[in-house]
Amino acid sequence: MLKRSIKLGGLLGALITTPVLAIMGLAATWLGFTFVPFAFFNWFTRILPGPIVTFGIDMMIEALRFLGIDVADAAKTAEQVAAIVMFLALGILLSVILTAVLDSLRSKANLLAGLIISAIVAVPITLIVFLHGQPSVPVTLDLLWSFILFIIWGTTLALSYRRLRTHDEEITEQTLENRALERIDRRQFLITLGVGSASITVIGAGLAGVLSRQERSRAQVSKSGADQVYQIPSLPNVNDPVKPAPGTRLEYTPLEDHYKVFIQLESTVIGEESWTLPIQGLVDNPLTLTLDDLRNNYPSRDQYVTLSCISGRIPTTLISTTLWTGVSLQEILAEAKVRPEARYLHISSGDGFYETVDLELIESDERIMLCYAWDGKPLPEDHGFPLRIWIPDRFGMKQPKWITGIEVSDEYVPGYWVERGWDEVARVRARSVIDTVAVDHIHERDGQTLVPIGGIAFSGARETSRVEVSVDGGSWQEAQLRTPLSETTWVIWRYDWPFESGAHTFQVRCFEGDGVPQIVEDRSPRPSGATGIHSRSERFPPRDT
Ligand SMILES: Nc1nc2c(c(=O)[nH]1)N[C@H]1C(S)=C(S)[C@@H](COP(=O)(O)O)O[C@H]1N2
Ligand SMILES: [Mo]
Repeated sequence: MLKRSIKLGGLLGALITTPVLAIMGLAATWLGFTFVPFAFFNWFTRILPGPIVTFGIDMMIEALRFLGIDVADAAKTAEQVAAIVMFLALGILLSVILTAVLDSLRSKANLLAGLIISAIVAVPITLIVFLHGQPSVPVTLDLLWSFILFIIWGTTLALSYRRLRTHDEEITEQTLENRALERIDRRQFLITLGVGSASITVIGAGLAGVLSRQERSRAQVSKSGADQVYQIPSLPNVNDPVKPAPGTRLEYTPLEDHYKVFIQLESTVIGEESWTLPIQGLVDNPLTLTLDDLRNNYPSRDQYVTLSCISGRIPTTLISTTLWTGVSLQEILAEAKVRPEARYLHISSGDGFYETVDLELIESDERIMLCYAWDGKPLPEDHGFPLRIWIPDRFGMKQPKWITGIEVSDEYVPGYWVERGWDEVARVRARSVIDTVAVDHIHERDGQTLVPIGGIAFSGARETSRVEVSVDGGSWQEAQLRTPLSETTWVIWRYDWPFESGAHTFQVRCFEGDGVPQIVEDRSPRPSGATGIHSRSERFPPRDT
């Protein structure tokens, strides 16, 4: 008996939660309501203890790597799918509980019981939407919508269950024919419910899919169009004689290809009109700056920057280079008149992210900047519009995007990822990567047959002084270095290898400016960033030709 009602509760949960998901998806893409599963996931990952979150991310990355999927591209999608699956599972679980409660009530007040129970579900959901939603409709409307939707979810569930479930005492009174008739009736009701559920799901999800595609192309048009454009210098090393080996990644990353990492399931959206930057705490002159203040009232700085994520493995895709434009933080803090007892900046972000920056570090490096433009254009939404910080020589995790406030303080508070077990300083670790062994560009020089091998090396702000290549464990040969875009970007290296056919293993290592070699020991990204030699095996000609 119990097993049967669990089955029925679960089935109804799936049939009713799925169309609700589709309707929410449609309302989110079309009208800008919060998509509750995402808000729920954001809330859930925030309250989970750090080690569990990092473990979950590790498992997901392992699974993607196992499937041969590019982690940088797929991680967000995988998380979003996980959020939806989790929500569906929760819907089914709640439905089983709800039907069990209905069973135990045995009252005839179906509608009332349904209403009360669904309100118990709808209240916490609405609260989570309030805390973690990102609606573009008024918040009250967003909350009302989620609340009503889950009341409908619960009452539909309760009424359907009552319609399908016959109680033992009723059955004993019935004749065999009646019972048979009732079974047919129940089956028909289930079929109707199934068809209805499938239709709403397909139509809702389909429309949401079409609309989100339209939305994306519209966003692209508006971004490249009317927005403010800054002067971009042409790349400073265009005339460098060292040309990248064919197949090396682009030295200057196209904006749309820059890697992305953020804690929420979706990018954070901040409107320029409503945004100001308060700088307060231990200052004599608290400031509230607008984006125009930052653009117009302070000298602007341009810097070619390679940004990399601490969680990338070797060779990582979570590294990119573009031109950053902004204002030296020293200028702004001078105007705010930081008090002598101050030690740290607490930076907070629109997505709930936060980091602490040591004032001594800022005093020692005028390049540290509040940055409002990338590649000569206002920061893209995904990359922190309207404002992010740049700190040379640090991994991305120390550098908040979507900055909404700066508090000057004498107290140390660990940042978001530091609190979750990552390195407190997160200084970039020198690393080098082979991008290509360009056997299709084989050429003759001085009687030698050469194949260009190439890639990148990055040593944070310590500059890469030397890159070496070893083939099949042989002696390390010096590669040529192209002049980097700046002292804070990666460097493109190239080694023309005297070709030999057969199977070979290529390895690369680099040295920092002062001659310190990169760490060759294999270490995983946590807690301080991956280390180790990148090695790559090729066979010429390939086995299958
Ligand atoms: N507000 C905010 N800032 C953030 C993050 C974030 O999730 N939220 N992620 C950090 C991490 S871990 C990295 S690697 C970089 C990535 O910046 P990008 O997405 O512009 O490449 O942003 C950093 N700043
Ligand atoms: Mo990161």
